[in-house]
Amino acid sequence: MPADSLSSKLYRAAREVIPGGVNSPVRAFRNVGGEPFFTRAARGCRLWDADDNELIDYVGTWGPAILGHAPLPVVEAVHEAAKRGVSFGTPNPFEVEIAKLIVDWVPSVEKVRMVNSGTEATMSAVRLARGFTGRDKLVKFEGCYHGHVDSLLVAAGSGALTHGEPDSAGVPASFAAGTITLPFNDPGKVEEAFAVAGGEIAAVILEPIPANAGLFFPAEGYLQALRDITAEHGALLIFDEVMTGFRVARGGAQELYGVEPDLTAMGKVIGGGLPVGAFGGRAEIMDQLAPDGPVYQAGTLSGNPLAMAAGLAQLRELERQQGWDRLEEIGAAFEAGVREALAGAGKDYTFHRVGSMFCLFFTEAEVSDLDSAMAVDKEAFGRFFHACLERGVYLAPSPYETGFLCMAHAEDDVARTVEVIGEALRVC
Ligand code: KE4
Repeated sequence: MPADSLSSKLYRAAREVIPGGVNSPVRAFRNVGGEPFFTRAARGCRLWDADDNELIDYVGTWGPAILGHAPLPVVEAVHEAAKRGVSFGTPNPFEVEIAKLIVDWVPSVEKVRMVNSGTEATMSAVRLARGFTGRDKLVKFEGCYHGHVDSLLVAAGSGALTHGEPDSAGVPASFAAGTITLPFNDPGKVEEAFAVAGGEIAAVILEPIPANAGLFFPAEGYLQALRDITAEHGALLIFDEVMTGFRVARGGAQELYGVEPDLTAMGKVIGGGLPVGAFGGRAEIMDQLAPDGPVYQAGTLSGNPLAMAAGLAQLRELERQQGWDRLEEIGAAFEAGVREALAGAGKDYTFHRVGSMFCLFFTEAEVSDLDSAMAVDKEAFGRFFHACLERGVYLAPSPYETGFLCMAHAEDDVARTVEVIGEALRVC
């Protein structure tokens, strides 16, 4: 970013008053080097930065923009709702409508509680699982991210099968000690953990399709194995579908793989771009939440009428357009183009895609867990990222993030992107 650009001036000003100049770390481009651009406007599959550079966007505000940016049905719904008030702090009709839709669409969800972020959704689901089972321990997996929840910011500890170690400053060791972190796609390790601590484990939480260490997939039968072992030991299975929910299928990864968890964390797409998260599951579990049950959970802006109106408009429009079929078509065309560009550049990199989610790993090795995802050539990816950005294509600013296609990516956008990727692969 040129020093005299508006984005650069904004970044310098931001760093004076905002930690790292950003309100969420990944936006600072630390994984790719250079300075972040500041967005002035977004519409469809495009962003315009503060200096009016136009970019084809494959981040989609990290998932919510599944229809593209500023989709008319969402903008109109928010505008209409705002004219009647922006927050009530009382129940409102929108909450009932979106809850009914989520219960109808997501196979395992009988009741749902709205919150304001994916982090709140996973944090609340974990507390509910502990309250419902009366147990304290958690099992999570290396490479899965669930938001900045203290007991989930935990890496595998020395005693990996017994307790974890904090993955962030400020997380007390006592919080991490209750979390067992295991390698993904290794059912034997889960069996060992339950053999050691089965009666103490409240829940197993995972991204059913991990998308925060690049994008990799559960091995054949792995999700069912987790379903079986948690049921056998009276622990709850929590799917964190904040990324995959309503995107990889109408009912998320649990519909795609036919495995039903006890609780599901949701977010991103269901807010239409406004701050929304949700968690839901079997009624007998959800009814343990206050005010009916003993597990406390609350939120001033939970069920906010604007956010609910935006989410409803987005989800309904996605269904009206048969979005999941269209996103698969766009994704397949994109994948074919990327594979052609890789061949043209003589690169045999690993490319993963499910529907409209994708990741190009700068490694020729297979990727099935965190260790194999971390083996990418980070420096080469940084050069590739900036070569694409200079040519008007904005990919996720990290080799460990997933990219997103949206309904607004037309054929010529994909064609131009594939051309840029081919050029960038040759110069990185
Ligand atoms: P939020 O609290 O950021 O709304 O959601 C946390 C979260 C929970 N679960 C999963 C599977 C997630 O991917 C996320 C957040 N995803 C990141 C992108 N990798 C959001 C981007 C950011 O942190 O700025």
